[in-house]
Amino acid sequence: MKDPNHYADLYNAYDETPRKISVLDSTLREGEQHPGVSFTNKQRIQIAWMLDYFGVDQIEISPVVSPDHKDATKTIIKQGLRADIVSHGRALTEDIDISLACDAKWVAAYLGISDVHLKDKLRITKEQALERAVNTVSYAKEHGLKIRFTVEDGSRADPEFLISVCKAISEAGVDRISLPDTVGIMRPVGMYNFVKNVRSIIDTPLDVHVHNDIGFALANAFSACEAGVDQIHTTIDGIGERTGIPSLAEVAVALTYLYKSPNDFRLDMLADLSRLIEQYTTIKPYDSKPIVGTSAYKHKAGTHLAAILKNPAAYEPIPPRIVGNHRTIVFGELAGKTGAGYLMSLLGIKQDNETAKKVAAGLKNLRMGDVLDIPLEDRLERKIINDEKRSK
Ligand code: HCA
Ligand code: CU
Repeated sequence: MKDPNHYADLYNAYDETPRKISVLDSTLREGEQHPGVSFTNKQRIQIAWMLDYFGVDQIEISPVVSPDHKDATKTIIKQGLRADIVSHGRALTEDIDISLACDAKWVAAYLGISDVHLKDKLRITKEQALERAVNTVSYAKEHGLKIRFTVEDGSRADPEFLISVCKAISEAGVDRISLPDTVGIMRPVGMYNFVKNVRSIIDTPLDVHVHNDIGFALANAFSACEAGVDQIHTTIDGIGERTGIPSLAEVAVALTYLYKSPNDFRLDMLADLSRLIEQYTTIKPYDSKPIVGTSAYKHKAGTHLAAILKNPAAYEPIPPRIVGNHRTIVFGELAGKTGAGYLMSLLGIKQDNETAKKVAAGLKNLRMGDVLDIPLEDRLERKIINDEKRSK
């Protein structure tokens, strides 16, 4: 039999030589902007170490939001992690100074460039914004820094102005430009067009930072990659302002399995990274959250159980152990004969067709919905399959 994903892979039409797409994780900056999230410095350092070990390329933190964050930024920079530590602030020389005081090598500066941000938030003209952007970039470059510039609310900015800002900061030596969909208003083709517009005129490497207000963040991030972006912003579990941004788990798994982008992520840390955030924030990811949710590998309907017990690939895109999650099966009203038979074998009861049927009917008649969740590990799976083969 071919790999169960074989034909799906053909539709997905991978590039023959997939590009490397990097990941910037902003759990410590965007993530802390999620309502109810506030890490201690010890937690921030722990998160940075784990993200680095996981294999993200850049880790973002903002030293300008509080003296505590400044200390955390300094300490994290001192750790000498493999990932770049990107020190995030406003497009102001005073914020660059704070990053310099933390001994940052990489900084990020953001400035709203849409009409609503210019007129109502910042109360500055386009000319003033352009000048501020160029000044910030020049200042950072004069101080030997690498700088990413974020054209905040770029997806809602006048395209002509967007291009003139991107051109001016590129001439000033900016190292990367972040193209954000700050309010999550884009659909995937719109995101593609937005990025392509910039990409066709500007050579500077591009990041994508997309919000999930309508649920399109992950799709939009990948659409941006198809249009030429080479770094995606994530947070653990996707936490961030309002509904957040793409989750690290979904981005890393999609990059690895759906885009075949070369990387050395330790995907088996993903479930633990999610648990870590749950522990530090008390925000419990909803059970059906892709990859890391407790239901992501839980199988329930009778026909599903019967198939899963023979070959889990029947109802799983990738095995749970790859991402550090666990497969469980639910016994209850929906379990069916095969599920009931499996439950009996676990309990050491000799099973035959008739009694398995009776147990299944009994579970149905209990009318208690889900009665029992049981882990189904690979070892057990193999045993079941072998027993079955032997009994044939
Ligand atoms: C913010 C805005 C931002 C910046 C993104 C970036 C956005 O909260 O500062 O720096 O790439 O969504 O536009 O998060
Ligand atoms: Cu954001």
